Amino acid sequence: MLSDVTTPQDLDDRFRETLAALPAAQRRRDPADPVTDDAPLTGARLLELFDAQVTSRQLDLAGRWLRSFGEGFYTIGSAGHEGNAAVAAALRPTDPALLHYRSGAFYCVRAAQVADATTPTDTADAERAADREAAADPEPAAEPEPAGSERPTGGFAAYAEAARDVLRGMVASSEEPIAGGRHKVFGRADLAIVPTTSTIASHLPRAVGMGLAVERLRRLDTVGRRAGAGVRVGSGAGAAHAPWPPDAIVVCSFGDASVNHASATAAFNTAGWYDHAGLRIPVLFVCEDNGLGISVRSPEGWVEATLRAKPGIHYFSADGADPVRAYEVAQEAAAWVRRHRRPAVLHLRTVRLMGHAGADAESAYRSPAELAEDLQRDPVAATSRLLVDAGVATADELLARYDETGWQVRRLAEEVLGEPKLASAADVVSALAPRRPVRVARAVADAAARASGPGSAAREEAFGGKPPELAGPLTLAQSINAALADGLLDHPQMAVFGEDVAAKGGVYGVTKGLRDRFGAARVFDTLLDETSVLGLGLGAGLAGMLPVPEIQYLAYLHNAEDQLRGEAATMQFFSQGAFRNPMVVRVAGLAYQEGFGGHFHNDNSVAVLRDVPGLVIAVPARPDDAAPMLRTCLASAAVDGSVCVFLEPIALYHTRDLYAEGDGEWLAGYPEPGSWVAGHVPVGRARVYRVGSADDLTIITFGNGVRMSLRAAAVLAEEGVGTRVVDLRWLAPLPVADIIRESSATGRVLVVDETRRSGGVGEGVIAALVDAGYVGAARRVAGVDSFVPLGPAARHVLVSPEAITDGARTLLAR
Ligand SMILES: Cc1ncc(C[n+]2csc(CCOP(=O)(O)OP(=O)(O)O)c2C)c(N)n1
Repeated sequence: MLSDVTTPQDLDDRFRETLAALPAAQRRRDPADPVTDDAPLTGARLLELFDAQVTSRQLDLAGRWLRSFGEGFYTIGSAGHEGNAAVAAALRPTDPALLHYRSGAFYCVRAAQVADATTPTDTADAERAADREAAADPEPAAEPEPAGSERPTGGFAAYAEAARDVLRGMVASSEEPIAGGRHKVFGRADLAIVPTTSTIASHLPRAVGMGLAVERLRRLDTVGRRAGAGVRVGSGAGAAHAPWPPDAIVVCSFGDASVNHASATAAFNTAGWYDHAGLRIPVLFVCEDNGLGISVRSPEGWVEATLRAKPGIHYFSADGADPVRAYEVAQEAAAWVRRHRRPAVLHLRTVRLMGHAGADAESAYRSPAELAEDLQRDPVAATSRLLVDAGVATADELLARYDETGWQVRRLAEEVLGEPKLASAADVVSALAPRRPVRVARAVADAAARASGPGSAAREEAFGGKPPELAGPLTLAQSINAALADGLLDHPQMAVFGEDVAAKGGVYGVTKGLRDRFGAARVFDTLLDETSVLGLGLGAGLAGMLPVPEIQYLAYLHNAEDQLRGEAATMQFFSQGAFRNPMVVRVAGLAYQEGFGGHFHNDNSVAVLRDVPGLVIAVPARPDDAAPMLRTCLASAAVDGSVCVFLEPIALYHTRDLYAEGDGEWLAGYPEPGSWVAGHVPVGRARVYRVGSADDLTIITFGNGVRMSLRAAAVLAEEGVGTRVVDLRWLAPLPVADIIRESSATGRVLVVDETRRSGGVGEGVIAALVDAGYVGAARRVAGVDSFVPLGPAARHVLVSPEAITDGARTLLAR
């Protein structure tokens, strides 16, 4: 008698028992015929899916085996979810997929489809036929190929490569094809499988963004073709193109508990919102419903109720333990999304076998009866039953395939055990965030050459005959606006979007006029949800666009921060650069908005960004820095796939004066393209202002601190103190070389940090000095560890010009 716990041993034994008990078929169907009278699958095709399911099952067992002697690092398996083989079979291998972590069978099928890509499949034929029928296309249907007949039943051979990929992931082999040993994920560029993170549902907002981008690029493509070669989307840096076919649909899968997550509800809502507004988003959501989120049950009927109730999302459902019906419904769902370019959800009922993961003792929270019930719905056993019933194979033959696959998987597991692991920190971070400053500088030079050469007429027109360099001194906001316009002119794939950026032109007017000049396809308002704003950027970047999303206030980045940290910043790391999501996220932030807002409009916390590996953080303080820094960020995103946060100090947006009212010293002219090269600002280079002799004191600061420090330096100059004010300009990577050089020059450093004392930027600056062996004096002036209060009380917690002069005098008195 087997135990009631679904250990690998039990699962294996039960499967054997089930097969042994299957009655022999009454008749043997030809494998080239439908496996049942009305099935859309041939016996041969179902046998292929069986092999994929078995490979996935054997991979789960191998994962436990590897773990048992400490050589495997991942035991979350796919057992019970192998019905997703039918979903993969119903899709095209070029449909980008973002997969649930129980997608072993899906992955195997997709890998075999790609290996077999030159052979037309019964899926594609059937789908084409369904499309034609639904569209009442008068064109006569081509004679269908005999379903399945041309596909050899390759057994494990068709899936060996996929199995090796998965095993390499389990043992953290550096030869694993997508993450190179950095994570166990399902992903491979040639399979159009984009790796997802372990954060459940966090890939769904990206999937919606991909859907939007795929459709947008398809339309651009169609327009281009219709209008001929004369149509240009921009003047310069590469034509917009999607890495996927124009009629691709995006598929993303996830578990039932995940439907409740804020990221998932954001994605469903955004897909529905766009659908309601008439925009097309071809995304197929696949909810693999095993009824559990680790130990917590989804209340009976909840998943169906909530999925059915999503406005704008068409609902399909199927039983994952019935591969024929699951295939049929998945095909229907995929064809519906492809044809209508609208979102749908496929609710696929599954079971979870062998617990949540290797260490999960599910008997603590599930009854023996419940476990036994799940075993009755083992999808691999169900497929076996169908095959044996149809006489496509005998139980013995299936068992032989199962055992042979098991042997082969173990053999591969032993093979990959010997492969190298990531051997050093340098190896680990090599894929994190490539930085090629020379190429970035060259890209800026190319942009300058285009703007003053072939693109000059378009530029002249876009600026209404008056380019910004002729507009006189500009504010920070005007300078950013002009640089965004130049970016849109030069990068045809660039899009600017966010809450209120289009019709209104931004709550501070920074994006004013851009929609009118560049059109609603490239400058558009989004719905009010920061997770979705970033998700659209994530998907658009992946689809080949250059997204520039705006987060209206820094405080509101925090409720969507995972999309930046967990998704955007990890993509190159977990895919070794095979996928990238370039973007420049504009964020209005920091404090000192006199008389407005309180904390949420004066948020001065950037700690949450500074520790995101690989993220570029730019803080332009002055108009003449803002434009070149934005150009650098756009070039870096385009060249290196960088994820950049462009943090704009709100209080300086419209500031005109520096020392005295009316002096206009905070304004600056916009450089004409001919001087962009000379004025290029590389990532991680500071700017130094020398006041007086500049020999006595170094003030290191950024953002609002630059203006306050320059004012303080003027006061100190009257006292005979020479100051150099260093504007960091980049909070990540910090301009360490500049910090050290300028600090050593005076031996007295005052760090003026408008963010908070704890976790603030100043901590990083002081740490950089310590690491470099700086032996001079140092002090810090920083914001109080508090939220910023409303009205004049804000001054009690923010850095003031007086605090800077006081700090300087204390330092000089030492
Ligand atoms: C945002 C987030 N919170 C918590 C977890 C930890 N966690 C991992 S899997 C899981 C349950 C997910 O259940 P479900 O979505 O139903 O998928 P299943 O594992 O059942 O296939 C939890 C809570 C996580 N990975 N991500």
